[in-house]
Parts: sequence; C-alpha cells; structure tokens
Amino acid sequence: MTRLLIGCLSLALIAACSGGNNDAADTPAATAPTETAREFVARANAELKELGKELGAANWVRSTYITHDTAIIASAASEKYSAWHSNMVEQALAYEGQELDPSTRRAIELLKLGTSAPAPNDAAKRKELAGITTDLEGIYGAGEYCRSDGECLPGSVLEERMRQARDYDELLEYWEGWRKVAVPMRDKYARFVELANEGANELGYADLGEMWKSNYDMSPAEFEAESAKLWEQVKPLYDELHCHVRATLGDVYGEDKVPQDGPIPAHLLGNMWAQQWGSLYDLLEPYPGVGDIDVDTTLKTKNYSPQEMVRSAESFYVSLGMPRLPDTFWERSQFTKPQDRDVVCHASAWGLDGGNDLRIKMCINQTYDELRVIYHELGHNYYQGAYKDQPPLFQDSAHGGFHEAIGDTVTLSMTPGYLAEVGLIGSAEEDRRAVINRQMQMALDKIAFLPFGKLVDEWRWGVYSGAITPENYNQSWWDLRTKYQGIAPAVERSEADFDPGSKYHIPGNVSYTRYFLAHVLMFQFQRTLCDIAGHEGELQACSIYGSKEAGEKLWAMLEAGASQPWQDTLELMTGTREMDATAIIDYFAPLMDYLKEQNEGRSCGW
Ligand code: X8Z
Ligand code: ZN
Repeated sequence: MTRLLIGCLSLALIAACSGGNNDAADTPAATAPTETAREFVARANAELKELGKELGAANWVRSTYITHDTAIIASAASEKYSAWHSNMVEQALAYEGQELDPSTRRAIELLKLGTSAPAPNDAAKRKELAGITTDLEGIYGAGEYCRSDGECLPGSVLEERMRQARDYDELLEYWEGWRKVAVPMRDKYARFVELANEGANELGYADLGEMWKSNYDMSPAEFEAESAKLWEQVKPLYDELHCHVRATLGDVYGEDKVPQDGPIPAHLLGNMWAQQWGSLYDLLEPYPGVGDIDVDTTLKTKNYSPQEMVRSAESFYVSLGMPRLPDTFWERSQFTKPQDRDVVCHASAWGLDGGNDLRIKMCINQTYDELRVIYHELGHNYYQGAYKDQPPLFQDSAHGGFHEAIGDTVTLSMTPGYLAEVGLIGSAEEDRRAVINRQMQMALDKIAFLPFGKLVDEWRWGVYSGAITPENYNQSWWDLRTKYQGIAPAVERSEADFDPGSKYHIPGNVSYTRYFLAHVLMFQFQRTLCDIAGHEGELQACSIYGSKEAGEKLWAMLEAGASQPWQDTLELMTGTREMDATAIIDYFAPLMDYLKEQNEGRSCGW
C-alpha cells in the first residue's frame, strides 16, 4: 500500500495496490541490472501509478460494500500489489552500495517501506495474508452488538450512545457489547502478525514494528526516544486534566464507582475507547452557559445536509486560496451510511488515481463533532491534491503525522469569530470565562487523546517484537491503558477477549503514532500560520480563515509531499527541524491555570 491512496489508511491501502502479474514475484533478483537506478525508479513509479488505480478501485468497493464477493476482489488486488512489491524490492537490491543521488536513494527507500503489511515472498503466504487483512477489516466494518431483546446496534450507533448516555450500567452494556465484535479477530490477528513479521524480515527489518519505526527519517531507536520526549513534555497537562475529570465523574457517578485514588472506569469517558472526552463537556463546563458554542443546534435548526457540512469545510480551504474540490468528489464520495449494506463507517479520505480522484468515505451525522471530522478528512484530500504532481513514490505526507495534522490544524481556526462569520453560531462572545470554556472543550479532545495516541503503537511494537504474545495480548493492552491513560475496565477482562481489536486501526492495520505526532504538530503549524496571518495575542484566539498568505505557506508544505526528509519540510514550514510540544503547552496555558486551581487539595494520580 503506498500511501498514495488514502489519508487515514494511507499505508493500509497501498498494501492493496495491484500488481502487474503474480508470476513476476518469483523472478530472482537481477544481480546485474539492465537499467540504471534512476530508470528503475522511473519504472517503479510508472507501474505504481497503474497498480494504484486498480488497488484503489478494489478497496473502495470493498469498504463501501462489504460482501463475500468484494472480499475476493480486494484480497486479489492486495495480493497482486504484494507480489509486485516483493519483486521490486528484490530488484532494488541490485542498487545497494551504488552511489545514488539523494532523490533516487529516497525513492528506493520509500519503495521498500511502501506497505504497512509486507507479505512473505511466497504465493501461498501472500494469499493468506491478503485474505486475513481483508477479513479483519470486514469483521470490524460489519460488526454489531445484538441485545438480548434481538435489537442489533452497529458500531456507529453504539458510538453515538456512548457519547450521550450517562447511566453507568447502560454505558457498560454498550462498552462490553461492542468488544464482543473483536473476539473472532484474535486468532486471525495472531496469524497476521506472524506473516507480516516474516515479510518484514525478508525486507531486512527485525520485525514489523522496526519497519514502521523506520519510516521517520531517523533510526527506530531515535524515533522511540523522540516520541517519549514529546510525551514527557505534555504529560503534566494530561495529569491535571485527568485529575479534574476523575473528580467530576466521582461527583456524577459516586466515589464508590469512581475511586479517587485509582484509574477511571474506561466506559465513563463519553467515547467507546476513552480516547477523546469532548462529549463530557456538559459535565465539565467551567462557567455554565458562558460563550456557549452550540453548533449542534445550528446544524439541526438549519437542517444542514451532509453535503452542506462538507461544503462548509471546503469553503475554509478555499478561503486560504486552495482550489474547490473536483466534481467527481461530490459524485463519488460516500457521505452517509447506506441502509442496505455493510460499509466501513470509520471516516477516511481517498486520493485515488494519483490524487486526481479525491473522495471521502463517512457516515455523517448532523453534529459539530462530525463537522470537525469532515474538516480533518478534507485536510487529507487537500494534501493528496497538492502532492499529486510528485512521482507516485513521493505522493505522501512528509511523515504520517503531517497527513493527520493538516485538517486538525484547520479546526484550530474554528474560533467563535469564525463560527459566527459563517453562520454556525449566532454571535461570538469572548470574555475570559468563555475562553476557559472553549479551552476545556478542546482539551477534552486534544489533551485527553495524547496518551491513547501514544500507547496504541506501543502495544503493537511489543506484539511485533514478540515482547507481547497472544497469551498476554489483552492484559498488556490494559496495562498500557492504565499506565498512560489512567483508565481501567470496570468488568473483568480475560485472554478470551481481544479488546485492541475493537479499535478500528488494529484490524485496519493503520499505524497510530501518526495521530499522536499530529496532535503535537498541529499546534506547531498553527503557531507558524498565525504569525504569517499577522495574528497578535494569544494563540488560542487565532483563526487563519481567509489568510491567503498562511494558505500559501501551507500549500508549499503539502506540495512537497514525501520528496524530502520531514525535517527539511518542517523547517521550510516552521523554521525548526524538531517536533516540539511547547506550542501545545502555550496554547493551553489559560486552561492549565484553571485546572491547577480546581485540583488544589486533591490527590491526583492513579
Ligand atoms: O482515524 C481517525 C480519522 C481518520 S484518519 C477519523 N482519527 C483517529 C481515530 O479516530 O482514532 C482521527 C483522530 C484519531
Ligand atoms: Zn486522518
């Protein structure tokens, strides 16, 4: 899967890129190449362009129409891509040790990394792996929880109920119910790990985790240290938020249910995975009713259609000087959940046909949360559209975190002033109390997310390296959830369960550190863009809406795609070569003061 297809799934999809012909994979490596390295890269790019079309079509149909038949089609496309990939990587060996220009060397390196699930170079195993990855995502997409009265609830409905319900037992029922969907994934996932590790070994990596960590223009060890550093920077902010939320939930549900010296029950945080807590805002609003930002009500009273919600997001990007989305975007995207079939509702953005055929796939609800997801997805689409003139091997973001950060950076500009200007709220009231309210709303999503963003791949790195085995899949998952997030399951879990599988990106095989990095980068990007837009004053008050200068800077970064190390791209954009969490700390400085005040006298930690 080259990252060339999907924003969210980028790597995952390319795994499905179709190849020319399966037999090619069995051709031994050419020891004396008949083409120069540059010619080889040019051919790889040309073939990838064609393969991408077929792979993209197969995956799109599979994700928007989950049936027995589309599984066959998607697996076949994935298998063909894997065969092509193995073959090309083998051929590329012939250029090792040769002096190459930096761009050719980078293209060959990215070719090698061009799959998130490398298949062993063996036809039977390749087929098996393609079948498993297709199945796992299908199980997730078609998953539902059937209650004892026979009513069956799909994942998207359960997610919505988790946001709204405030009854301890009802929440627990949904939480446990959804996790049953993952149980049949367990054995398949264990086999997936064996096969993909074998594939990674053949490519020269110790295991698949090492391969994923090699995708950051630094050594895997340096990358781990980099992520750990960023986490240490933001942890104090998370700890204050956790402490305050736990105290509040203790008041709501009782301290017998939410003990004030231990982890928070995982089902009480308003989200199926306790990853973003924004739906608890009504319980945590610092100054009730002040500066109320009720976009939900506007969307309902004005009865915004899903397309109108997408138009509103598009208008933001257009205000920065970016183009309108192509007609095919409107014709081919999936905006709502079809009633007659299973689909993968988890939102994604697709850059098919080398970025000429942009689409989103969502099951849009009429809520502010969903509106922000739309802005997020369009960030992917604009990235894909911007780098479409790069050669296919460079049609990706600088690193995965950049792809995830663009749309989220834009959502930081959805200030009350902006929302009022575009008619999504009545008027913008910005006294100090309103600022704290808004910061709380954002922190419940952005700060609460950080430890989750960090731990998901830490679990997978352990699984891929063998430090975590199928015998302790679930226990190690919960150990990490408790260590980082300070949450715990309210009911006993066992190794018959497979709770990691209840989160889309595990069966979908989408790396997750990208989101953690994006949550740091978006504030860095915003700081730079706001400077360019001429913003003065606190970063939290800045909106770059309408700034062509900021848009130009952003576009220059997007256009570069993956053509150079991310450090160069970051420098071009922000003037620094380092990811750095000081911007997020600065951004939330007003809230941090509030939280410290609230937590005075409380004993924090778990
Ligand atoms: O998967 C997504 C996007 C698509 S790339 C909707 N996100 C992560 C998640 O839902 O777990 C965005 C935030 C984190
Ligand atoms: Zn995304």
